[in-house]
Amino acid sequence: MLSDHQIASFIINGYTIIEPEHAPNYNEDIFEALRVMPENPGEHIPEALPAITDLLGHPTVVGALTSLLGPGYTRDKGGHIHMNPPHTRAQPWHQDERFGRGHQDRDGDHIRQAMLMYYPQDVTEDMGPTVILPGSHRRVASPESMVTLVNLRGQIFSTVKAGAIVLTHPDIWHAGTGNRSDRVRYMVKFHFSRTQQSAEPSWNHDPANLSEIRLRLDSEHPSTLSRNEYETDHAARVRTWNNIAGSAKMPLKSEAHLGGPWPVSGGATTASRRRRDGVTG
Ligand SMILES: O=C(O)CCC(=O)C(=O)O
Repeated sequence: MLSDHQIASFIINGYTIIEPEHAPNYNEDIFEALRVMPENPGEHIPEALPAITDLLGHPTVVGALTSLLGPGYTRDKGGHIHMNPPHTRAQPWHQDERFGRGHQDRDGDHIRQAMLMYYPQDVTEDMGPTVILPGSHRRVASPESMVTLVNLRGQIFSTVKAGAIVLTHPDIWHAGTGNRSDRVRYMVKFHFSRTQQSAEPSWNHDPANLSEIRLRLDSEHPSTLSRNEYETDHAARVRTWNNIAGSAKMPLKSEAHLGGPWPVSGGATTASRRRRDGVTG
């Protein structure tokens, strides 16, 4: 199960990374099976790669997905094996299926779906990792408006160890980057959906963490895109928490936010100053 802080990070950043422990050689065997696969099986991944079902049923994966999507989540039809062969150019930034299937079910203040990206090999910076922009999942952008964007402040790369999984909000801005190496890089992607509203937190929740979580929701800005007025991004984060936390809701308005000393630097809020100063509660 994820912790309160991992859930808060997911709400703020739109992603979390987990590292399930597998049987020896599991990732190597998957990599080899992908390497000899005659063609991309499209959405028929479990049929073409039966060992992937061990990953989908792994307690760490099930625990993380249950934490984000509640019990009874389902795997959506589809999925894709993203092969990034040597010497490719980068993809444009995009949001998956933003204007296609599933778009109408999405909103910026809930976690109804999650995207899983599994890397069966170590991914180094030159091997075409996926780039993602933390905090971008609440910004709708058309593919046309993103096509000229290149490096964005706050972007992070999936330079991970074999077996790592990047779990993201379905609307996170991301792209495959150019593979400058001589090695092929694989990533296997699946989408999952919530099937029910949670009556209580479906993660490892401790009510004693609530005030610290609230400070984080009010004050963290992982990228320029996530730096917005209190009433938009911050309120959407709190509403997201409330929509997935059931009985562990928090008040929408923060008492601490609007009053107090003037900011000492651009945009600093009372909450962020208190956090900087190590004040909790
Ligand atoms: O290959 C990658 O790293 C990302 C590709 C991807 O997620 C996509 O095309 O939607």
